[in-house]
Formats: sequence, C-alpha cells, structure tokens
Amino acid sequence: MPLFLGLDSSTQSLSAIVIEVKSSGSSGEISREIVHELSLNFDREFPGYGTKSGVLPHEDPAVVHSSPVLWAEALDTIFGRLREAGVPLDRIDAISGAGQQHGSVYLREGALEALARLDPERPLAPQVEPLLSRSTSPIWMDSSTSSQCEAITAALGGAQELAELTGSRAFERFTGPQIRKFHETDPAAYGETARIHLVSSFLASLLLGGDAAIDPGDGSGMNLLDLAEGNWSPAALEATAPGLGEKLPEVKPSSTVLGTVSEYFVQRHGLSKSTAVVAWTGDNPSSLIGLGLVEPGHVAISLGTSDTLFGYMPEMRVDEGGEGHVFGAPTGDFMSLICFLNGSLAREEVRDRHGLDWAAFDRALEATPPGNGGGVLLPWFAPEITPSVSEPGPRYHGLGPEETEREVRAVVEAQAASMALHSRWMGVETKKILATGGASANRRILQVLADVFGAEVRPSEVPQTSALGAALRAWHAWSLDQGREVPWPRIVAGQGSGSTGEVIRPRPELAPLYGRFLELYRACEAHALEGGPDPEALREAFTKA
Ligand code: XUL
Repeated sequence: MPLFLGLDSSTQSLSAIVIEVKSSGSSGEISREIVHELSLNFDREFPGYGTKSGVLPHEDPAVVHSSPVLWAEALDTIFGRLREAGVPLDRIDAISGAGQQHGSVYLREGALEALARLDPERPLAPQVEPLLSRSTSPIWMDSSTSSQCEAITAALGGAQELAELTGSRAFERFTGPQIRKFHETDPAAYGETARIHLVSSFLASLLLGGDAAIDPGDGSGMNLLDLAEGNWSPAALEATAPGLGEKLPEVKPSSTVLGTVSEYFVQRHGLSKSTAVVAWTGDNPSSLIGLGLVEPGHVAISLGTSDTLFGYMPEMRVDEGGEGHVFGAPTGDFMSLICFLNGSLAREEVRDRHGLDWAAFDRALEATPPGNGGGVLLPWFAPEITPSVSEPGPRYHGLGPEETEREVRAVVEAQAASMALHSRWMGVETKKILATGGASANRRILQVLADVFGAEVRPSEVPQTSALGAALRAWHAWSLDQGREVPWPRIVAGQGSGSTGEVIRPRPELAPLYGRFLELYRACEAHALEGGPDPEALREAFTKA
C-alpha cells in the first residue's frame, strides 16, 4: 500500500505525518489513514541555536530572524526519529512539505551543486552552513522593511496595482521587501548570493539535492509573482533588487514531482532511490488541503503562533482595503487569507504573565461574562500585521493588566473580534468555521469564536493540518505523475468535516451583545490607529446595556 510523508517546518517546530492509502480492489474505494505523527520543537530539541519560540534573539523587536541551519538539522533529525519509531522509510513513495511563509534563505554560488554531493556519513547542518551567503533568515514576524515597502509600491504604481498584480499590497514580512532590504544594507553579500529560496523550497532543495521550484502557493507571499500568470513578474523583480530574476528558482505548479530524493537521504536514512519529491508550499496553503477546503463555502481559522483566517477562492479577488491576501491554492486555484501576528504569542504572553497553565486559562474564561463587562484589550504585544501596528504595546479600555481573569477573556474576545471585523472584505457569510492549530484544542476559545462570529465552529480532528495537507499533496502529485490522477475531492474526503462530530454552536441570545461589542472594539481600534474619537462614552453605554 502506498505511503506518503508530509512535513511542516513551522515557526516553532518541524512536524511529520505519514499516511497510508488503501484501495479495496473490487469496489474501487480509496481510503487513507494516518499511520505515524511526530513533532520536534526547535527550542527544546536544538537549544544550541538559542531560539525562543523558534526565533533568534534581537534587540530590535522589528527584526525577526531564524536559522536555516537549524531547519536543516531538524530535517536530518526527523528522518532518524521516524526510523527509530519503526516507520518503513524505504517504502515511502513520495514526500512533500510546507514551510512557514515568507521567510527566505540565501545560498552562494556552487551551493546547489554541493547539495547533490553531500556526505551521508556526516550530519546535514555543518554541510549546509558554508553554503549560505546570509547566515540567518528573515521570517514572517519581521516588520523592519516599511521603507522598502514604500519604494516597491511607488515603483509599481501604487498599492492597488501591486495587489492586483501579486495578490497583496506590500507587506513588511513579504519576501520581496526583505530581499530589497538585504540588497540595500549588505550589497556585497547580496552580490555573493546565487540563489534565494523560501523556507519551503529550501527544504525541498535539501531533499532533492538540487534546486527545487517555488510553487504559486508560497510564491504569492513574496510581492514578486504575477499571480494570474503564475510566474515571476518582470516589473516586480525590477522594483525589488538588481539581478533578482537570476537568483530565483523557477515557479512550478504545486502538484509537480520535482525529482527523487538525493543520495544523502537514501544512504543516511534508508529512503528508496525512487521516492518522489513533490514541490513544497506554504503552511497556510497546505492547511487548506489538510482541512479539505477545495470548494467555496467554508472558512478556516488556524490558531497557531499567528492566527490566520482563510478560505478557498475560485477566482482571484483582491482586498481593496489592503489588509488581506490572495495566495495560490495547491489545487491551482486561489485562496484568501488574513494573518494576525498576535495569535498564540498574545495568548501565551497573558497566560505566562499571570502564571497560569492552559487549564487555569480555561477556568478564567469560564469565570468571566461574555463582553467582559465592557473591558476591551487591543492585544498588540508585538508589532501587529492586521491591523497594521508598528508601535507595539497592548492598549487597555475599562480593565487593567493586573486583572488576571478579565485579561484572559479580553485577549480571546479581542482576537475573535479582530478576525470578524477584518475578514469582512472576503464577502463570505461565515456560517461554518473549521478550527485548527494548537489552541483549537481549547474548546472555550472556540466557544468565544462561535459567539462572536455567530457561526458554528467545528474543530479539525487533526491538529497538524499543514503536515497532513503535505502528505495528501504528495499523494495527489504522485498519482498525477503515474497517470492515474485522484481528483481533489477524493484526496481530501473525510477531511474538514470535523469528523470528531463535535460542533460548537453560537448562542443566539448573545448575538446582540457581540454585535455591540464589535462596534466597541472597532471604535477602540479607530481611536488607537486612526485618531478616532475617545471610545469611553460608547464603552459606558455598552457596559450599561
Ligand atoms: C501568513 C503568515 C503566517 C506564517 C506562519 O501570511 O505570515 O501565517 O505562514 O507560519
């Protein structure tokens, strides 16, 4: 029976899911089963890199980098762990993966050739390190490129033009502005860079022992891809940095088999020479597949390091408000996405500051009333992406940071309100939400989401939807390559239906309260960011009502 491996290199960990596909000959029924799952936490497993929550320390909160050598070491390690756990690596038919989006890796001349000749007797990390022309990688949490965003926007004729071309206006974390900053601040090292990869295509290149293509799913997080054409935009390349076109790999559809695994993985980890490497994608596009969102309708919320809200989109439709993104979907269509940086980061900040564990966090939610008696927190502990907040720091209205239980409710209600308000451009009437990511295990958080959106929330049965999506994509591309394509609805069947059977329903009696809460939250945001009026009178009226 075919086996497929899906990997997910996220901000804080590398995860693996192995699926087995079974077809019962007579009926032609296909089913798939997760036969193994594993996760390596970067801070705990690889403390030598000094990361905290997966990122390297830096005195400027706007500068957020991580280590590509750490990602390589994690990749090497996870194969060893899978083998120790009894996974028959020689039987894996295809591997695909997903990476945290937007992060970039810079390789010297000759690096790609060196990847084909890695010594299987030695670990991967020290062999990868000398191939880098930049020792660290800027990642999606970096917000230090505002001036580069402005320059790129101006060169391309404005924010709306840029969004129509690439799917998004310029965002600080996007790879194009990051590359421009690298060229501006270290032109010599930029000159020594022969190839720039995304986290996803870098790890695929390691597996392949050569240059892996970037797929439109992750490529659309760069402000460089002509999304309708599915290829690099000459104008965007030109607006970003000199000679950039030659430094980027090709763009290929997500369901491309790029080749087979390199000798390094065959000899060191016992993979078969014929194991196919399928193009990797971004973690969010991969989750779209892991959740089974291959048709319009449902929306998913992923509660991870960042919180994201996304859905399948049959046609490209950009956010005129400039907050949302259109990415390529692994099916060859599109997806909409909004990213909130202060996701688990903010929940963990509140939890840790009050010395709570998740059970106590949960009890605090239970002990406080919906609407929090008019207490509102703008949870911008770190610079926020949506809405754009460059000066971090939480803002409090009608509550203080010393009020443990109320602050817990405030952070959760704020996140739900912000998601509801900033997703209106998608024009989807949200009636059903699939919930995934670590924090979706907390059903009281999901209840707040259900009440604020007035929508049913169904927890996904697999928390690692991005790794699962990668395994499913490996299956899809492999079957396509063998000339026996399995259609997407069959690939994802059983996914995204919340087959735990659990449905968290909105409480209709709370609809008016949360309607007013959304207005109040919006007024607090407008006061903080747009010089809007003091929301105190509105807050008092809310509290009285
Ligand atoms: C999406 C984004 C984040 C990262 C996190 O645009 O920046 O969700 O992909 O891994």
